[in-house]
Amino acid sequence: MNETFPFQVEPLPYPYDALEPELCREILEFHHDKHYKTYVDNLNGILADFPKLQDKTLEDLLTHIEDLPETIQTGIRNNGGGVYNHQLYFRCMQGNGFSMPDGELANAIHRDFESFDNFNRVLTNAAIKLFGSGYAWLVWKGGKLSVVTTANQDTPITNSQKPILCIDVWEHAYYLQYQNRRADYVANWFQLINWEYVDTLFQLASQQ
Ligand code: MN3
Repeated sequence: MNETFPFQVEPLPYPYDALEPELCREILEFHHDKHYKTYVDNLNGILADFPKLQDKTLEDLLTHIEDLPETIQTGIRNNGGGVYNHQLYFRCMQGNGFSMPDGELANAIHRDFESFDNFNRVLTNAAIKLFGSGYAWLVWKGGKLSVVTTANQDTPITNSQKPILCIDVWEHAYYLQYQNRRADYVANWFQLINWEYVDTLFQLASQQ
């Protein structure tokens, strides 16, 4: 994610219907083309008035929010976070069927969560119990994997954590198909995780 202003809407890495039946086409269309795009447009709108910030990457902006002009800190936090979080969320899914992590990532999950099933339970609980809108994450910090949650469009990189997987639990991520059944959405999302992509993020994070 080394892009700078003007930020572009990253195309979905699969067709809109590729995640069916777990996530229907209509959700992906609204989520990607409307919700995510709005964050990109808003972020560009804010930065349009600040030429000195236009060579900053999203990661630069989000890890130095307190150094930004005070009038745009909240806007960058919400909209920059909205762009970052959605890009990661969409990239972390695939429609080729359930898969499992392997290699060093699988070993790290076993070491830090005791088993894959327990990791599934911890992340599921975090995602279901998060009050209101936000995300549940698998992050790398201090040499180990942890599950954390963030509210709204806050992102773990602001807290020096390296995100390697996230699930969006804003209602717009599931309501059209699941209505109030967030737990069903979370369970089905587990079928969609793109462990190959998560593994590349894990390699980058754990080797730094
Ligand atoms: Mn969303």
